[in-house]
Amino acid sequence: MTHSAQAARLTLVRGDITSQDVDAVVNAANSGLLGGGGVDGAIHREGGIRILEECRAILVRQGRCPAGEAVITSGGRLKARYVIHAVGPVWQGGEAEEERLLARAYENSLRLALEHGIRTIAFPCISTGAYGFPAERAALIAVTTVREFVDSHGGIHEVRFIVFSEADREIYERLL
Ligand code: AR6
Repeated sequence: MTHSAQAARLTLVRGDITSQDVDAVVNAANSGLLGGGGVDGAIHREGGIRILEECRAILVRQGRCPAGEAVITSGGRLKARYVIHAVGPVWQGGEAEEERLLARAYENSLRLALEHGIRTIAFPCISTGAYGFPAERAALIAVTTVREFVDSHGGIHEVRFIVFSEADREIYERLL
């Protein structure tokens, strides 16, 4: 097990993920990788066409990105140098491995971050918007998975959880 000299900070910000000044922002993408609403819409709108072009190239190269997986592009016009496009599961009632897939989406994002020398990364509340994952369960999985990962891998300095609503802010504040 390798540890960084300094433990990673887990922080909480209420706001728009597209304006975060971090090495990478994570997108709550879909398997098609070509944009959508919510976080995905905002990231492509603010980040510009380059991100979409890179997503297209990935799609041609490796096909659709299944739930639980993640891919990486540049950050286009965003302050962030990279966008990690993570695909969360669609909530189907809890019996379709949604919890495991959500954890994998966080874990695979962090794995990609390490491979690219990313030190600071911002996550949205993956799957809790259009995909309908219950907010509290999702937050517990997010925080637990991230904590476990950063505790057992060195290299990440800050993981910032970005919440959009006051309700989500309260949930994360309790967990952190
Ligand atoms: N910054 C931070 N958080 C945001 C922002 C923003 N700019 N906009 C929304 N949120 P969602 P999902 C919050 O629906 O559930 C897309 O169409 C939002 O309030 O973006 O994983 C994709 O293309 C919620 O808490 O992602 C997929 O098809 C959270 O981000 C699908 O939606 C996630 O909501 C993915 O659905």
